[in-house]
Amino acid sequence: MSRVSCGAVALSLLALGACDRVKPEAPGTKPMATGDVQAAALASYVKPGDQDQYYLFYSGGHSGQVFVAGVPSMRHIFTIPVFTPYPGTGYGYDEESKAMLGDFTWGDVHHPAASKTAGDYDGRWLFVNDNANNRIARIDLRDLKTRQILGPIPNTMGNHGSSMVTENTEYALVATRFSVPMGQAYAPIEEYATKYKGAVSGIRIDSATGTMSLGWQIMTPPFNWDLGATGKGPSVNWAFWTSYNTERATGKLETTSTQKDRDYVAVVNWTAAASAAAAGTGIAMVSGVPVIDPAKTPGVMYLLPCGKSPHGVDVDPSGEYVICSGKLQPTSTVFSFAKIQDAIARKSFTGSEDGIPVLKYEDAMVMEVPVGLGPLHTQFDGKGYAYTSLFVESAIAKWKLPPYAAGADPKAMVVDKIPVQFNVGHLVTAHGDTRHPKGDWLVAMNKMSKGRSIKTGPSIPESSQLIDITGEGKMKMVYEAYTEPEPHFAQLIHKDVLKNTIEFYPKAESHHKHAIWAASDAKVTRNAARRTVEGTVFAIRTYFEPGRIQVQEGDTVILHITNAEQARDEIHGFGLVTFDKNVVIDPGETKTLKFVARKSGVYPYYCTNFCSALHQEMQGYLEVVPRGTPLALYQNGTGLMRAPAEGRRAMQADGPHADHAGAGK
Ligand code: K7E
Ligand code: CUA
Repeated sequence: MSRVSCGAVALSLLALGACDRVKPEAPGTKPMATGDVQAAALASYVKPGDQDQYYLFYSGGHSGQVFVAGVPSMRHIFTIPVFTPYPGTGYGYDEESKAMLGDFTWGDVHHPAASKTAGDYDGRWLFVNDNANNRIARIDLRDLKTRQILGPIPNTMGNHGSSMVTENTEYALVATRFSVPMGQAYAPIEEYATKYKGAVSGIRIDSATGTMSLGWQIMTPPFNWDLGATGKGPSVNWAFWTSYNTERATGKLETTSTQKDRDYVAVVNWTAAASAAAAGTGIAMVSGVPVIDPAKTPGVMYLLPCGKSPHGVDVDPSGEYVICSGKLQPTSTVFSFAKIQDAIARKSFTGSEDGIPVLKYEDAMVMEVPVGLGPLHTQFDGKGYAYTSLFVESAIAKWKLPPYAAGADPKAMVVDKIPVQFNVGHLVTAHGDTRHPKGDWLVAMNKMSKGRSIKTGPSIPESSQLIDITGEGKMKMVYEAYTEPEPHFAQLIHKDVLKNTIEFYPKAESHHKHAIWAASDAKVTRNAARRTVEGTVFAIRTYFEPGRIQVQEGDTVILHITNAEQARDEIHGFGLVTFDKNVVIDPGETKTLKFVARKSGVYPYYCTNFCSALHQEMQGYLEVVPRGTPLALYQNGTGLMRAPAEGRRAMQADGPHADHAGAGK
């Protein structure tokens, strides 16, 4: 243990808070000097009422969600459920989101990718992959809601090398991690090397709506595709994926797949693939997808040897340099895209794999930069430097990108290294995968925190560390936060990019055919023959209309609930007691709740979001009438439910929310 002593300069309470406090000393690190603590505190402090500069959209891994934190404060701000139901926002309980989720209850989000125009974030959509169930989702950045889930993608098992968005968001490119027999066929594992195949897929994105559809696939040898990157600038028509297990091995991969000194980077011309699919030449339809065999369609795919068992591949802001790091060697290799193109033009191939030409490492390589142990992923600052996460070394290396002087010493290219705690996986810089990185912040997403937080039992949170990269030389550690399981990649996006984010759904834009905007339009009808009750429910501060719904035991009940508010922050929920249902409706939104009233009784429903002083009063009753008992509220047990006898207050006085000029007020 060490003591952090207090400097002479008292920089307000901030600095005092850090003074004279016993800090646990992490193995291998020195405590921060007092001056550094003060500077870091000021740099990351966002005072109450002030806003962060950046959104950090970080993957939630097997939680199936995307989390949003602010940078530089690193405060958790918001959760976007994507592949997993989330009662907090009612996601996965209404019919609309249930339909998107299908029968799945989880996903494994690794790589968010923001939409781009001319290679820069345009604030429209965020695409995220599901490594577990072979899907890809689109989040609309206008409302930060999941709007589409596409998949499972055929011929794909483990959608890991995803989601890479092209420079103008024409495609999200994805690659399968595991190889399996094509077309959902069966072949014993003994036939892995020949009968199993991988696939790289082009997911088409509609430029107006963001709607994704399956474009085409390229069949590949049974390597494991790991992670990809799209080109930019000169490499705009190309994409790159790392592979492991180019041995085509089975069994214990830790030994069987690490035999060769080099694995491959797939060099894919996605525009050529799109043209080939459109022309239909050499295409086989497998599981309804046009599948391109690269052996029969030259120019679509090449293989470039790179360091053993690589993980990440990244393209620098200029689009000329492709960086690939082998996990089992302490270097990052810089390839030149121009040299790759030159080698392709000269047909300088050393052989082929299943008909795909293999390029020569030396032809394309610019330099092997000795960054350190276990290099995984690389990001950029737009000022000529790259930042590589070192998993084994638990550090970030900052190193110089080309151009290099002739005979430059590779060791001298590494200009700084900063320890992180511990075992960093991905890292992200502000706009780090665009054409114009911001060059101010870097977040290291560490896989382990090993007791740096207060105790949480054996399930210890991941730690994410904020690093200042504005300096010409040294990186500066600024802040440490604990993140939800489990961040892989992230997008760090300036808040001005999301300036079109809305605060409520305008009534004029409502397209839900069951939306209603007046309490008098609320109605419930029953079809006795079909044993179905369908109704529109009106929700506003602070009542539901109707406040009483009568159905018969065994009826299927469909309720379309509109939150008619047109004011910021006025969210209403519809929780149905014991029914395992909570639908949350944002202002101006309509959602559908469907259930079967299995058991007679009286079940309250209530608003789950604290919306006003009389939030607690926002409730009603579902009467489930036993079979054989007439339904008093309907004529002959069918038709339209009569309006409740008692009149309803139009609106409640709204105590604490003075700024809410709500509808009906
Ligand atoms: Cu976690 Cu990108 Cu799936 Cu590396 S991946 S850490
Ligand atoms: Cu509506 Cu609480």
